[in-house]
Amino acid sequence: MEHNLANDELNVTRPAWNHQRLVPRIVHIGCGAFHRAHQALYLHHLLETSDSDWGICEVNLMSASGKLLVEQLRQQDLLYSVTEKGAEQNDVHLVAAIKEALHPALDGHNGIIEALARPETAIVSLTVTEKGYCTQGANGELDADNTLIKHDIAHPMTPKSAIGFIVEALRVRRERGVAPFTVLSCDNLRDNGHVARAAVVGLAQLRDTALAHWIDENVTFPSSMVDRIVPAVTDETQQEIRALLGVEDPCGVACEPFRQWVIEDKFVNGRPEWDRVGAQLVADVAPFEMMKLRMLNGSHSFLAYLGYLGGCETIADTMQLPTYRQAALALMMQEQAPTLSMPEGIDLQAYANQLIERFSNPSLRHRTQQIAMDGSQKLPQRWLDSVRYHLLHGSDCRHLMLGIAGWMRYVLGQNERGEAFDVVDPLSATLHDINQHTPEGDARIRALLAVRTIFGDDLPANPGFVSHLQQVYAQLCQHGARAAVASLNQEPK
Ligand code: NAI
Ligand code: CS2
Repeated sequence: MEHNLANDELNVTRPAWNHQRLVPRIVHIGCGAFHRAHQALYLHHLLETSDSDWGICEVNLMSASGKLLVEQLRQQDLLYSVTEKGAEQNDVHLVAAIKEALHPALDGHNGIIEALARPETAIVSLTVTEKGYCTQGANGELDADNTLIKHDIAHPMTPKSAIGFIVEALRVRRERGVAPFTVLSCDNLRDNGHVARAAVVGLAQLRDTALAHWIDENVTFPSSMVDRIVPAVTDETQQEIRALLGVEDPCGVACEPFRQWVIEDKFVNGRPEWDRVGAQLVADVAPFEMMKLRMLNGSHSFLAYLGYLGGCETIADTMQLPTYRQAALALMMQEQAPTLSMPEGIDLQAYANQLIERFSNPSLRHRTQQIAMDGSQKLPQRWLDSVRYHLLHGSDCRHLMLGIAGWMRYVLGQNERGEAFDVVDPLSATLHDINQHTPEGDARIRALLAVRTIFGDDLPANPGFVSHLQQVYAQLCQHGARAAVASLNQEPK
């Protein structure tokens, strides 16, 4: 018999229930590290403490690694581990919330569409990264020029994008008279429910207006704020997991102990009692989403670009530098907190202090380069809405300005020692082109600002904003990231 997590003696307790009990009422698209350590673990805790029968059908659509993960999950009876790494101790959970796992290369398009279309599927949840929604612009409209979307328009019954699969499955459900499902986005996007709706209805509209109308009327797209720091798994993490479990777990993930999930309570076909295991079900998620995107993700991206340029491999490394720590806190409290309007009882100073502590967790090796990925998709909601707020109010936002300059310097694909690295971003070809064909300095800044899907029309047209950015960028290039971050704390407010 093969040695694996399903068969071997383990150092941790096995769940008391088996998969027979589970009904795959949730189909989750994007079984990445985050989903395994967050939504699947919430459900696991619910199964632990109640007689709930909600289970997950995992779907990966992309990449060879997504297919491999599905194969590995199947090999170990759909069990895997989550290791919560505190500064001082580790807690390991063996998760048994998955009922099945699918990939188009293994199960065919039809296998996935049928899973989405079967009557027991009540929720389709998503962690497909910001780019997986195939939208653009401030209102998150469907990008009809996106390669995947072009394909799905031409071949709607054998789609490639997550959005295409959802539209086709809803078409089948409507045709069969099966009730619709809820689409629950769990990605770091501003108003993620609205973005998911715009993408799904937008694609359906290009196909069949009656279908688009039916979806718009019958499907709900609750927004959710999701939070837990889950770094990509490295060989080192794998070895740690092996030592803790006593056996290898290629599907295992490690993360911080903190977790939060705030969900808009708007489900058309039922939902698990997530509130019994710590999720907050609320009427309006927007303030929580905004708080998290601007304070956590906004400072994360700042630390990622300026930290990487300054030679820090991980976020915890940046927290070792007092000037970076101070800048992250100042960015949160002076430049992001004033843009938020929070329900009573939320203490933003306490939230910021807790974030600094979470970022400092020495056991988490969250690489600055991982967070720096896909900046073109992240900047608008993390920084640029706040910059607009400060431009309108005439208030100081020099940390955000240095962040933007840091991103512009980063996308050159060359570190401060002149060594080249890959810029991973859906717009990497455009960014590369700009860097190749415009001279370094003000012209390049203008060319980068002209990428409309990131900066819109207003920011490049604001002379005060452009000249401030040119000045900050020049200083960053001349003195380097560490000096630029240190100088933030010296300038008068
Ligand atoms: P990951 O790289 O482990 O997984 C990404 C998943 O998205 C994979 O299943 C992949 O197949 C899928 N995917 C990627 N591009 C896609 C596309 N165009 N269409 C369909 N599926 C696609 O990344 P991870 O850590 O799971 O993060 C995924 C997302 O979860 C993030 O982008 C973010 O929005 C959200 N998130 C992540 C957190 C973290 O700390 N890792 C915390 C909070 C939210
Ligand atoms: C990070 C987030 O990769 C990134 O861009 O900022 O994934 C961050 O770790 C999570 O949002 C924390 O919940």
